[in-house]
Amino acid sequence: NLTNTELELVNVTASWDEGIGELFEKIKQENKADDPPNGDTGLFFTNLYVTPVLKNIGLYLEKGKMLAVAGSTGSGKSSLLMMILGELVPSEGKIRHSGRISFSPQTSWIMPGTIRDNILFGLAYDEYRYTSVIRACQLEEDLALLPEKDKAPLKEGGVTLSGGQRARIGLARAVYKDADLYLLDSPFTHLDIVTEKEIFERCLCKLMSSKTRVVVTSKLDHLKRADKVLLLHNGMCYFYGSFSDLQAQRPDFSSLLLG
Ligand code: DCP
Repeated sequence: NLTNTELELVNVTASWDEGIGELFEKIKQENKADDPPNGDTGLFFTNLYVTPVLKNIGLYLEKGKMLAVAGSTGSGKSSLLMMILGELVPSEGKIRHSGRISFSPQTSWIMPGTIRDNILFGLAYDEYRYTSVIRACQLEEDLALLPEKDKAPLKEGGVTLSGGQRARIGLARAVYKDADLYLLDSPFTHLDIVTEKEIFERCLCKLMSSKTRVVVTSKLDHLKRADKVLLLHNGMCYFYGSFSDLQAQRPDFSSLLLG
């Protein structure tokens, strides 16, 4: 029942090279009939078995809540978002969500066009919505410094932007879009601590307060403010629950976030 739940994962396991794994499995099965009795071929293919990038992950997120996904580099945070998006198909388990997703990738793609074009990304301009997003993403000052403001043209790849500007444009684009579920992959990369704090407060906590949000972040302050925390380690769930339960059940958890 998804009436109050926006996102649910039940015992989900997935591998990036699942396609290859299945192919080898198929070849192995096909070869078996003709295999010599010593079974060398079977052994050879068995060694190529893939390791899952996510193992037995379960979670649910109620409408309007924020889930922080934390973990060291390579622990599977981005893969989890890709799986919710449908880009990575689970080999086991179930994923349920009610549909309209807005996703901001770790590195956002900039298309040739103005800054405004890059934020609207094909959607209609709504002044109130647009201005709120620009303010919440701390882009107002950047735009004020440009003679053409948000009509400043950008080149493909965003070479004329700083890393932080690019990150904030990517975030603004994802937030401007109306969706049931927002997936934000490391939205604070390249931002200084003060800007990060401001955007976390103004955008993720205030502007998006009624939105269902999954945010990849390992910052302690963010985990504290999130409704739920998922801490991944080597693709496995090291912890899932509230921040206070995290402190109580996994007092050593911060060692996992340093990597
Ligand atoms: N991986 C892969 N193919 C992809 C994406 C990832 O094989 N298209 C692998 C690389 C890693 C593992 O999956 O071994 C997990 O990668 P993630 O990007 O999901 O990990 P994180 O997001 O946690 O890492 P980071 O914090 O560095 O972004």
